[in-house]
This record gives sequence, structure tokens and C-alpha cells, in this order.
Amino acid sequence: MSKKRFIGILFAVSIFVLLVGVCARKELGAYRYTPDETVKIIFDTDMDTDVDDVGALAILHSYIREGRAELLAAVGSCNTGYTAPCIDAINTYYGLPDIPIGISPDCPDKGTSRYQKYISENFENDILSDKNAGSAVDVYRKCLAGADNGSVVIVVVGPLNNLYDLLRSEGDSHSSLNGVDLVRKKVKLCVIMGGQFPESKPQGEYNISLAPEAAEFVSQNFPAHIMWCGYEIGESVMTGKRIGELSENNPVRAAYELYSNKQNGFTRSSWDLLTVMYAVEGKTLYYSEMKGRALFGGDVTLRSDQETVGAGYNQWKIDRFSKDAIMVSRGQEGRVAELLDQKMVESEQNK
Ligand SMILES: [Ca+2]
Ligand SMILES: [Ca+2]
Repeated sequence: MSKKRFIGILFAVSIFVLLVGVCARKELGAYRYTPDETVKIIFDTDMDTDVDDVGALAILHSYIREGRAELLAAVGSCNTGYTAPCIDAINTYYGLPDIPIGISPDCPDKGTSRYQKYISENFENDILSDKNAGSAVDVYRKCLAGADNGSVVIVVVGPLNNLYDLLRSEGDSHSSLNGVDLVRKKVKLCVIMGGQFPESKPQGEYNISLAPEAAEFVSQNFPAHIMWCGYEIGESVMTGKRIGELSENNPVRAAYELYSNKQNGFTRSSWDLLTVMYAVEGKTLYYSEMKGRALFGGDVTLRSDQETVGAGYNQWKIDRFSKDAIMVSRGQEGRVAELLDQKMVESEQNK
């Protein structure tokens, strides 16, 4: 072999080795999300204290009616007594009484709900009490095991304790894969309402502060893309003013009326509704995305003003190669609120 040819082969082999190395390190690639024609969703909610979880499930049913979403399963993150029956009552009202529903064994949220018990006792459902619901992890694992590879979008609008339990789960009768490998194989994206960006208040955002260790673990170990919908995104999008256009038999209307004590023209921030909207529509015209990583707990250095921070405190670290991203508003909150209110009303049309 000539010296020139030997150098040529050596060069080609070096390039090949380099490329294999790069591919191995970046197996998932930088954040990118294009919704499927029909987005397959698992809905993970703390449907108890706040009412935006109810609004989020209503607009999810609106998307289901349009054929743009399918609800594979729902899980409750706070075992407050009537979470699972409340979810089931809403699904039943919208014609889907058999969606699998699980509940966490934990109760990170000790608050009392103004609507949960009433909805579960006055609207048709066949769960009746959280005591009768299966385990959230079992519902997650069964649902993921039966799904196509890379097809599932998880929507979390409460604390991250169920996701934490899922990631730490071992193989079982549904799948021999452990939680991390099962998520890696089946999940396309997880959209999470949690955190505040670029930096939270010292005490941390509510959902994160309910289960801060779970948030840190999920941010460090989740093997698929994460879109974080921070507190700042939903806070000033005010929805609910058209709730009176829904039927009096609709548990969504009842929940909003109980929450607001029938206050005229009541509106509420739309954290959880926007999380569902992103899962189904992607970033739309009204938001952009910023790639990076959410830092919690041990990953956080110092708050910028060096104030003492609570366990749920978070920061955002910009990284254009990251598999995760945050939503960034383009300042069209009024228009987005109109669209969400419209979706809530449409959930009932053609019922
Ligand atoms: Ca049912
Ligand atoms: Ca919530």
C-alpha cells in the first residue's frame, strides 16, 4: 500500500469513528416537536384545588371531537379523595366513560377542593372514590406498553410525583422494560406545566414545590423531549368568562361555578389549558421556544439576588443543543384567551 493511500484510509476511518461518536452522544437530538395529526395523550393532573385542570380537560375533549387528539389514559397526582371520579365524570359527560384512570398513592397537595367531591357525587361516573381507582404507575405502564413506539405525548399539569414513580418503576406484566427504557421507547414528548423561567420566585413555582425531588429527578433523567410551560406563560391568559354558555348538566361548568362561587364574569389564569394547547397544536403563532435545561435542587447554584430559596426553586440554563425547551410568549395573551374560551365552548358542540 502506498503511503498516500494509507493516509487516505486512515483519514476515512477517523471521520467514521468521529461520526459514530457524535451520533451516540446525541441520540435524541436537540428539541423539536411537530404534533401528529391525532396526538395520543396521557393526561396527568392534580384536579383538586385549582380549576384550570378542569378547563384543560374540557379543551382536550374539544380537540378529541375535532379528531386532533386521543386520550389514552388519565392519572391523578394527588390522592385527595375524589380526583379519579372527578376526571371520570368529565370524561363520561363527553362520551368517553371507559378511559383508564389511575391515582397516585401519595397526596402532595393537602389543600381542599371546592368542586371535586360535588362533581364526583352529582355527575355520572363509575369510580366514586379514589379508593376504587388503580395505581397511576400501573395505568401509565399498561398504556405505554400498548402504544406504538415514539407515539405518546404525556401532559403533566400537576406535581411530578407520578412521572417520578414511572421512571423508577421496574419491569412488570405489562412490559419487561424499566420505566426509563419504556419512556425512551414510547414517548415522543412530555409537556409539563411547572417551574418559572428564566428563574422562579425564591419559594418556587407551586407544582414544583409540591414535589421538588421529583422535579429534579425528572429533569435529570427523563429520556425523551420535555417542553416546560412555566408559570409566566399561563398567568396572564385569563379564561372562563364564557363558562355560562355550557350546559347546566356539564361538570366543567359546575366546577368553575363552585370554584368561583358563581362570581359574574369570573376568569382564571390558564396554565393547564395552555399546556394541553401546546401538546396538540405545537407552538402556534403566539409562542416561540427556547432550548435549554430546567435546573432544580442540587443543580441550582444561587438565586441571582442571593436570596434564600425553597426546595422548589428553579432556574433555566440556555443550551441550543438541549433536548428540552421552554415556551416563550410573543405577547398575544388576549388573543390566546379568546381562542381557549372558544375551544371550551366548542367542546360541547355536536355533542
Ligand atoms: Ca368510568
Ligand atoms: Ca393543575
